[in-house]
Amino acid sequence: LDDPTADPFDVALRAANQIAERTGVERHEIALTLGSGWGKAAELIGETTATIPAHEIEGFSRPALEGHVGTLRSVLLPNGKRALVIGARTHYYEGHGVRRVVHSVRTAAAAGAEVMILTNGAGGIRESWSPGTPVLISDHINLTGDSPLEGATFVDLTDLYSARLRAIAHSIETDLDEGVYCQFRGPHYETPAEVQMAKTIGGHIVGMSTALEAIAARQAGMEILGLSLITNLAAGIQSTPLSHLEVLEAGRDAEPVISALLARIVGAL
Ligand code: 6GU
Repeated sequence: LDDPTADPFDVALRAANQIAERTGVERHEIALTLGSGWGKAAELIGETTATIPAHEIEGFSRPALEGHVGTLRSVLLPNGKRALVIGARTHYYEGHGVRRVVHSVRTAAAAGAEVMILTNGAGGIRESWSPGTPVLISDHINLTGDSPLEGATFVDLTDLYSARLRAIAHSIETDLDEGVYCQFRGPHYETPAEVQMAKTIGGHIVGMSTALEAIAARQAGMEILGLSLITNLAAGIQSTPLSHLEVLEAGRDAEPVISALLARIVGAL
């Protein structure tokens, strides 16, 4: 993927073939990327039949961050469908380029996934969201200045976060709020002024992932469901400084509840 002359879709196809070989599963209909706080969903959605260290699959890097598990799992759902559970996210802030960031999504598409569920831990702009609140992503604002698409690829992003899938989520949990996710480059958290900007332009959630992945998923023709766990309020909305440790702890505390919610949503797809 670091070779600019390589076709990233060829790399993704080879990765998908390696996953099929290692898992013995030809097609995974659903894919999930589990961000911080969502990891327990892997055990709750069904029976894991294979676990692969992600870096053993072409194009995947070693995990860069504590709290991010670098595995790919094949999970058999109660309804007989197969889910590819991606616990290995490459963040844009790692600086390895946007191709690496979206490789797992392209691999999921090549593995047959028609639904892509993207989850993350993020900061909340709405004061009523206490840490531990799950929020459905209704749309996003990509503030990275980058795109996973190369060349004249004019992809429509209307209804990027599928209204159909959001309706299913609402049918499972009636008081699930929705919000617009703003992807910042990171790895620093935003300044209070940047958070105010995000609020002014229509954002409700701030984070460092998901938007670029959603664009790649749409290009690949997948239906997308996005879920954020509010781990803290954004800078200036909460008066105390943000700490990565606090973010991880909030994720860990909320994990059983929100993972169970995600498992119920997956069960309803
Ligand atoms: Cl406040 N900002 C960003 N960009 N990512 C976060 C966060 C805030 N809190 C958790 N993740």
